[in-house]
Amino acid sequence: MPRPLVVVTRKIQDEGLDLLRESCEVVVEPPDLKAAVAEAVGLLVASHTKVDVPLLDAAPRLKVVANFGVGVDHVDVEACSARGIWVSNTAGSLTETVAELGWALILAATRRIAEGDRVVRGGRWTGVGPFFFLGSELWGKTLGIVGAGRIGQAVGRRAPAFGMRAIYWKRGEPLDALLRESDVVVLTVGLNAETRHLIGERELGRMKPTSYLVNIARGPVVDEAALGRALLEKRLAGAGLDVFEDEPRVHPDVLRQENVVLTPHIGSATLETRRRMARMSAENCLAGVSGRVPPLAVNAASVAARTSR
Ligand code: 8YV
Repeated sequence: MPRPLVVVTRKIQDEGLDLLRESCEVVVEPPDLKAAVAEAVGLLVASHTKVDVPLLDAAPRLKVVANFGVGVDHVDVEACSARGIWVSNTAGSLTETVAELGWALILAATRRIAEGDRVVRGGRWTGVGPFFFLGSELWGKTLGIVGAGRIGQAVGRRAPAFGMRAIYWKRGEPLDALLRESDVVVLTVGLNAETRHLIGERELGRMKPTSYLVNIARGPVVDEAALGRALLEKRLAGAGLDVFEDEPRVHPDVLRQENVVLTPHIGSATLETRRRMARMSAENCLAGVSGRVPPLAVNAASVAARTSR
């Protein structure tokens, strides 16, 4: 029997590739993904490549789409379920690492770390003074966490260490109270139809002009043009952003603000986490390839319902 074919969209850590290679033929970073999936039984998505109907149509033997990461908003999960294809993620692999980046952005935005670095390196630093480079203290303030899932809770667990009170927003609850009360708002929700532009003009208007917005979720959760305007008009004190609406492009109004700290979607980018993500995505992929429900399938119930029809 020929070994089953697994296509991996971007090279991943050896912890994952070696595991796949034990029992499968593995094609990594094929130049033409559509052509490469023609015989594939497993697809490991290690990029934000769209897994849509045209790609699924080109992959008639596919049993599993194993995502290297937690958010599966780039995968048409419904179309996969309709075809009996499992979709899995790596939930739990990156919680603490993403929470750490959240805090890095909170601290960088409120203490103007990136801006200060630019001043020092640019030779524009002339000395200290009572009014020089004032930031905002976190101690005694309120941290509003939008999304009370794994990552949201991991961000919140660190709040007492900074003397902050954490409050949470969950799906279905009104958001205004949290926005009005918080000194820092951190977004940790997954992207779906309900959370797209969850933070727009109206919501930004509910936030205190002294408050900060941090996004470690998905770019489209925020209306980036509205955020750019709010920052330009000083209706917010600053922002820390790891994700953007149209990556790798950043809205020009956001880019030109000194009080915004920008990172290039590196929430899960630590050595330890990426190794876990590689291993977990490979394990999910191998389960699906061999006809077993992947341990972290996000559509197990829908696939089961379809096959039992
Ligand atoms: C990316 C992420 O998947 O887990 C997520 O939702 O956004 C990241 O971990 C990763 O960067 C893809 O290479």
